[in-house]
Amino acid sequence: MSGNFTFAMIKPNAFRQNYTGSILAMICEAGFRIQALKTTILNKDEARQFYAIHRSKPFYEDLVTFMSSGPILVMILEKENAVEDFRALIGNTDPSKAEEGTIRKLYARSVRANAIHGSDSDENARIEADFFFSTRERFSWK
Ligand code: IDP
Ligand code: MG
Repeated sequence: MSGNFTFAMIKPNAFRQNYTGSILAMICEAGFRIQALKTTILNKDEARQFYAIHRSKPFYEDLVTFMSSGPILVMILEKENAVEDFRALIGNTDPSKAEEGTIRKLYARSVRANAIHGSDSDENARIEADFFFSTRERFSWK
């Protein structure tokens, strides 16, 4: 059982293809409440910092280039068991392995351009939310 908040990000491929509205509808229909939301853009250094945990992976620089290639939409979502339930809603990292009806199955273009990010732990949700949002941009999760 995870906590009540998670952090999510609609990635540049999905934003560019105008899937934002459909993805937000899926998120809300799954019972998540949007607590903070904005569009922004990562520069390369910010993308490197956000994905620092993957810095030794062969896909790191391509991921950084992709993640800084255009606008993204970032949000804090509230729901009981938020982290786990959101990871289930987005599906496997690789869209060819993602379950039917998941956001990545529907909207990912490739393993890299996989439409959406969801935090993998309560601790990382907090770190990632802090990366993008000031306290005054939030409602209940200060
Ligand atoms: P996750 O987003 O499902 O937690 P991670 O393994 O943490 O997956 O990887 C972070 C992001 O890096 C993925 O969402 C995807 O955009 C990218 N990525 C992961 N594995 C690969 C790969 O093998 N090739 C290209 N990009 C990858
Ligand atoms: Mg991850």
